[in-house]
Amino acid sequence: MAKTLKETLGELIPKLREERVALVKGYGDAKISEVSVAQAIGGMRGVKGMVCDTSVVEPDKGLIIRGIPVMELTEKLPEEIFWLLITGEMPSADELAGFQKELKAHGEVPAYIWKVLKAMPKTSHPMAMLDTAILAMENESVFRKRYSEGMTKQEYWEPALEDAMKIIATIHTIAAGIYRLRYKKGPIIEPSKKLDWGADYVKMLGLAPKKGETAKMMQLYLVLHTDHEGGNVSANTCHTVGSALSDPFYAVSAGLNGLAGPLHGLANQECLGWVLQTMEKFNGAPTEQEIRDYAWETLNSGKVIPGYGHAVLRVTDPRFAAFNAFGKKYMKNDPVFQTVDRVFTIVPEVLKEHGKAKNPWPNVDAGSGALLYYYGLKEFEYYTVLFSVSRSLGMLSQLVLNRALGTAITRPKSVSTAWLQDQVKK
Ligand code: CMX
Repeated sequence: MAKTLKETLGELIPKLREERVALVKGYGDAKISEVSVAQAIGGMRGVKGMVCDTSVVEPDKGLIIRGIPVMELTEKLPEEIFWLLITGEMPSADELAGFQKELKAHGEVPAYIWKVLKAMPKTSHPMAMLDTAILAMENESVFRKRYSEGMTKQEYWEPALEDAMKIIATIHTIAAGIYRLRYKKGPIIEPSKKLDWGADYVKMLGLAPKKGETAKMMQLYLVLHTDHEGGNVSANTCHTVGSALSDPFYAVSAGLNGLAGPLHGLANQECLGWVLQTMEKFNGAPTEQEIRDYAWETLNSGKVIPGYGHAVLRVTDPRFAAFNAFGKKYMKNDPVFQTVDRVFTIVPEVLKEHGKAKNPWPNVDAGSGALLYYYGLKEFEYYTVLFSVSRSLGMLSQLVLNRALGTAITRPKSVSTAWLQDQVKK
């Protein structure tokens, strides 16, 4: 019989704990980072001050999940990626099937969630709806219940995993329900007993299958957005909230609130908006010169060009490259896709000339919108919800591991401006 995820983790965790104890015992005082004044003021960029084993982002290579470059994972299912993120290994076919079955068993959305969502204003942003739903579902937390009953520290990860399973098993159903409620697409569609996570999401959104292409696109989308190491706003927020032993519902909802910022996950709604604005302004797919002019107009009005630049990456994001390759295969004649592709040839040049952005290349958000639009998701305010469904896998894998390893409550030291001024005089 194939092992369950819990059994696999149960075998793995003692070794991980030993590793961590050995590091702290043997090398606790070794220095791994220094902090400059510019870093303290500038969002702690580049400061190495937390540990995350699920993935790393190399400035010149992009996302690497458990040692595997993301470009080598594009054919996998998001469920497989979750297993990989949390255990460090790909699941066997039997392990995957067992895990998918377990998810289905956790898949019921409590009826009160739909009541909460229906009571929200008709103009609510879909991200506010998703965050509210996850927070409201905190009522289901096994972690909170077990904590109040007095579990030991060694046991924390077990109910954290139980809560994680509940969130993963329901988040796509909730997200699809939000789409149908918010955009008046008709009744909410029930999850299927058979389909995998991504294909089920497509079905519950009510998108046309287009001979299976829509599910393929969704699978790619959900795989590419799962994780981006530990320091980005959503992962870091989830980490910090979880470190206070707030349960996974609180922590994930908090992380998603961060993802809803236009400099982070919301950039993907902004991106397609920017592309469509160029098309509207120039009556169809713009020429290279028109894109150049519009990019300068955006920069000169003090705005950022969404989908370009990154805090860590210094090359074209491989996740953008994966979306671009998919677009070239399935929709090369689509004018929106063609515009995205053309923007990619022009905007890096413009940003280099502008001279501010350290990375002029596209990030994950620059290309995904064109694919979603093509397969019928025209409401780009909704795009960050898709990002969230996927990113819940990364946040939750990190959170469960942190509870297993007894990661301490986050509490960096802040300093005052006066202290900084004194310090630099010394
Ligand atoms: N357009 C215009 N200016 C940009 C820019 C862009 N796409 N990217 C960076 N810059 C500017 C910054 O605003 C900053 O200007 P100031 O010095 O006036 O403040 C300067 O270039 C230096 O910034 P940086 O060090 O290169 O980038 P940061 O690490 O500070 O910020 C990011 C990274 C992603 C927030 C920024 O590149 C940006 O705003 N990009 C557009 C929004 C976007 O695509 N976000 C999605 C990122 C992916 C994700 O997390 O989901």
